[in-house]
Amino acid sequence: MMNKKLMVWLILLITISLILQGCSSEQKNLKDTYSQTFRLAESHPSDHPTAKADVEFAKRVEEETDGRIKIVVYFDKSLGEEKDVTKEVQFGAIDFSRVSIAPMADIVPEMYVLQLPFLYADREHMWRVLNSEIGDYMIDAAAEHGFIGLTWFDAGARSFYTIDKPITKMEDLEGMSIRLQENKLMQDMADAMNFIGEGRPYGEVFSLLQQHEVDGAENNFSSYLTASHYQVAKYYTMDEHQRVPELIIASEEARASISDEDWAIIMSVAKETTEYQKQLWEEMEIEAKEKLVSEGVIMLEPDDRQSFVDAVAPIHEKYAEEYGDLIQQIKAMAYEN
Ligand code: BDP
Repeated sequence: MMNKKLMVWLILLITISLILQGCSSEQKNLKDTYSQTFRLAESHPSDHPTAKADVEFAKRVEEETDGRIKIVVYFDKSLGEEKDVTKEVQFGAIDFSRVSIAPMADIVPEMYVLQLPFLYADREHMWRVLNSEIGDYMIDAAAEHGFIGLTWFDAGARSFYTIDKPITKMEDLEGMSIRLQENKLMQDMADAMNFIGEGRPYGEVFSLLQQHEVDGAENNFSSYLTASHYQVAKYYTMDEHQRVPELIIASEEARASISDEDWAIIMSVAKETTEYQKQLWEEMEIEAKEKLVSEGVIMLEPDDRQSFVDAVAPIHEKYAEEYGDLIQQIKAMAYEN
């Protein structure tokens, strides 16, 4: 027969182990229901293709992490203008953002190279570059400045649009004031093309145009449409002077607070979202162009596109002083081998 003392010890041991078991399953339940919520800043309204892609990204992340990671998209610059948001991501005040790399470039100067005017032969060329080690190099460069780059988005081609005077020749631009994205390279472009570059936040463009404080601006079809710029600047010249890729970025703080397992899920969803965004972009650019024409926009072609290309040659030379190899490599990727 078991002695009494031993019996008491045994009961005690069983009770303790039951309590511990209870605790750990409680902990497990807690972990299952525990969720983290993050903010993603977007400067476009919710009907813009890129904003739609953000929503898809957030939805899929929540699904794939079984609700552990929730990303709430803040549309239409409600967390601020892109340049400010970019800095806030850098300092950890905003967790995620979808940004054009234009406002990043004054912080991550390597990024200037990816947005040189007339750099890419076409959309496929740009994507070959972004998907190559050059794209990874840019993501690494951004990381040096506190940005965690998740994936690239398409932003089509930027072209000029004006209020009164249509642009069909290089000389038409002379002396005009055109709103540009805010960075040093854009000013170089204005100088090389002989117009006055007004680097101003995106959110100001509509009223700048409406009050005729600038003669025009430049952007892709979807932004020109969804930001209503077409209502005041009806002449759209399809010169396609620039392709400025976009990125989903995260702050270091956000990254550090997410488990490796969930981060891997986020990264793989981000990559898949790029494919979704590209597809959506293609479809919505066509729809946007049709809508713009039906709204009375006058679509123009430059008479001599090559003269626009020639005008920016000095910019390529200037940036080649520092990034010559990179520019060469990009140009060599113009056509698939
Ligand atoms: C749009 C970009 C957006 C920029 C905007 C601009 O998608 O991120 O803020 O251009 O011109 O095409 O500032």
